[in-house]
Amino acid sequence: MKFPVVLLTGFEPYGGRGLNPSAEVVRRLDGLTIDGFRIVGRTLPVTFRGLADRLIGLLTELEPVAVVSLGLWPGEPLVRLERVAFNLAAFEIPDNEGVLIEDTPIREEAATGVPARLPLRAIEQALLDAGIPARLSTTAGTFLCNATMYTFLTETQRRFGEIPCGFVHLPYLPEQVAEILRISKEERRLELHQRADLASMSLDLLVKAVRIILAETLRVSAGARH
Ligand code: PCA
Repeated sequence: MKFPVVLLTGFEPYGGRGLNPSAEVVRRLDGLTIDGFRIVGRTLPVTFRGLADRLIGLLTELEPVAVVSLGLWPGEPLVRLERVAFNLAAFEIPDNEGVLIEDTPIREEAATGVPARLPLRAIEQALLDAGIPARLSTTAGTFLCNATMYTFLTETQRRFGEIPCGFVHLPYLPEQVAEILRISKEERRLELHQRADLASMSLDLLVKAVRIILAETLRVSAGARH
């Protein structure tokens, strides 16, 4: 039996880190069937060059009925549900090919902002009811995550109409913060007690959160169709 596909994307590690929680979550959920939908997980490179072609290629290959993308937001303590993608690339660090984009629109002559098409309030409530800290956010940043969100939102709309599509930022995994602490203690370069990027969430909890996000997205959009 052929199930409708939900595309779930994560990112490779970047910025000198050895792990990206989004890729770990995607690996755990790839191939599962949730409420009659097949989850297809893909991990994206953190490279701006070829981004649009890569994402359009995935849409053409998989023809998903919904797209949920994940990325790391270092220091974020909660599951962070992005409300809007912004038409701007302004990198603070180079991507994984060494490319640094400064203050450039992702797409010329296009909308400044595009709202997420996920049932964010229902997702927030379902996460809180499950005991998972979550909040809505009004910026996905100006790096690869925001560019991916912007491109998926505009390209899915163009190809398939108003299908559910959006982006969720995840905190560090605990082992990543332990590594930051270990290195900080060794280097003695920055004051540990003043750092604000030391929050984390376990992989099991992140997987549970993303399962809830997917189920809620599919439940609400199935309801909207009937
Ligand atoms: N986080 C970065 C890019 C890849 C990722 O996981 C971002 O927030 O843009």
